[in-house]
Amino acid sequence: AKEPVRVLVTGAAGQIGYALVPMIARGVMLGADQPVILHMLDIPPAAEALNGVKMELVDAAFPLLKGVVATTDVVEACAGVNIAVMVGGFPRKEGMERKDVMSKNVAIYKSQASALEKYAAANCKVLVVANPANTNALILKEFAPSISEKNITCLTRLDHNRALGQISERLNVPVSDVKNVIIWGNHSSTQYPDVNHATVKTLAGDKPVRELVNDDAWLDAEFITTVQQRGAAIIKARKLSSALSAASSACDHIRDWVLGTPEGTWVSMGVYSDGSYNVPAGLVYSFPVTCCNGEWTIVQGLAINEFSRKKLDATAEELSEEKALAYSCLS
Ligand code: NAX
Repeated sequence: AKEPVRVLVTGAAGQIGYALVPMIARGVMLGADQPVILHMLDIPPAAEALNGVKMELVDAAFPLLKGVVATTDVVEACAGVNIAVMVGGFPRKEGMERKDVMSKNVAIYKSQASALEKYAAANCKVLVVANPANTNALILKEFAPSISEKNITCLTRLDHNRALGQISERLNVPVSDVKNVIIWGNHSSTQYPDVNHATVKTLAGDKPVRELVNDDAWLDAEFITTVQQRGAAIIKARKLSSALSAASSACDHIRDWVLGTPEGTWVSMGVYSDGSYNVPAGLVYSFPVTCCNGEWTIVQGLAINEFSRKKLDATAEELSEEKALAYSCLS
């Protein structure tokens, strides 16, 4: 039998946490043969609710779940973890300045970076979900210098999956037959959902999405804004932000990272830019990646047309501004 993997979920008493921890305990994230020990962290005001989640995990009698740590102590939470899913953060409240929200999250990610660096298992893989996700991941990287930058990522897989979903609905094909969309840039409304390399499986082989949709005006406008604004549309409908889709996408992100992407398929991940596609190095930016042996690699050599270039640059520009704002909160 395999040794259990320790998975940390921060913000575990929140909405996404409540959807995510049972998925992890059922093997959705790491596989049906991989035992797990869940580490759940939240802040003292949520301690009682967190304990309630722990009670439900016990009550669900998940065969793969070999232990649960529920704590408000960041050191205990990080001890020995192999995977860290950072969902906890400070939400933007009405009337708050962007800088005030940034400053709260910079403080949180700075201190959690230090705890992960000191107490997590060597080679721990980190996924930041909490917003501003790309910049929180960047701060985490800066303050955990001994964790390889290859091990610090942020979630844009939900946006990627939303793009697959929109194409599937439009063409009335199973979502599993659509692949290789790309989310470029920030997990924000400046993200660029790109279908120029996406394909759909047909009886006659893989066909380009552009050819099958046959409506460039829709693909270049409404499709893009629908994906960019999908989070807001969910809030409007549910009066709560996306949780089950965010949790499911976080599992997809980690599963593909650890177990690998299928041959010929890429996914979108927010990763530390090395300057690929002329995206400034030193930003956490969403790229198309393939994963093998627990490592991601940015897909190289895709043609970028003028329309796409502008969109890649605009979202990079926003991330550079966020980075500057985050740094101004440090001094
Ligand atoms: P909730 O407010 O329901 O839960 C957040 C939890 O984090 C709360 O229980 C809170 O007590 C806890 N928390 C706050 N500070 C903490 C700290 N310092 N350490 C540990 N826990 C702490 O929010 P939820 O709907 O679960 O969303 C969580 C985060 O995900 C938000 O930042 C949200 O913006 C972000 N999202 C990111 C997405 C992505 O694709 N990257 C999509 C979904 C979601 O909007």
